[in-house]
Amino acid sequence: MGSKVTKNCKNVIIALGGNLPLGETPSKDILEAAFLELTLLFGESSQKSRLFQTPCFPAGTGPDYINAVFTCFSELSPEEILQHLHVIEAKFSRSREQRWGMRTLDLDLVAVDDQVEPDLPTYQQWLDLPLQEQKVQAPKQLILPHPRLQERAFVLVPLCDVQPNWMHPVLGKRAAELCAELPKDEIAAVTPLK
Ligand code: PH2
Ligand code: MG
Ligand code: MG
Repeated sequence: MGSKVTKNCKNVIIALGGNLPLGETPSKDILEAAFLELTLLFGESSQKSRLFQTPCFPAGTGPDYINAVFTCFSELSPEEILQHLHVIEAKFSRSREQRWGMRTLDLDLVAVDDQVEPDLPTYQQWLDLPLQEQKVQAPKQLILPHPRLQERAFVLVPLCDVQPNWMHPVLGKRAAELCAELPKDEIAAVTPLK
């Protein structure tokens, strides 16, 4: 496997997270194994961030996470990519019961090129959703870019490891600029392993 990079390939950004061991396997080993699966699937163009330990969001609702970011070039559609991500999550016994609950492995499709999905008005609605609503409402369709990425140090700090110049298609800012706008203490709390 490992597909070729062609002119039809799009830049794909995937966020990895986990805060629940799988038997004896700690989250960092689960994420390393997931990196391997993703590299097998997407091939040579893959880039991996370091692994980071991050405080659980919302604060105080669970143990620290391990987070990372994976990027690659792929011809697959967002829906096809998502199906692959669900298969990999299932391999690591991910169950989807509780919103924001503990999880062995979470693979989130964060962005595909500068695609805005399903359309700009719908994206904008999710972008503007107040925090209280975010806790109870989850989109049923795929929203791209991930509507919360600009608020999350646990996504932006790893993303800056691999693509600090990635440009947000709606906010018009680079990953490094979005990161610099976050509170300093939130950035500092995202600590690389080793
Ligand atoms: N994912 C969540 C909820 N909270 N907190 C951190 N630190 N990292 C995550 O990946 C994360 C979270 C839901 O997917
Ligand atoms: Mg997810
Ligand atoms: Mg998630």
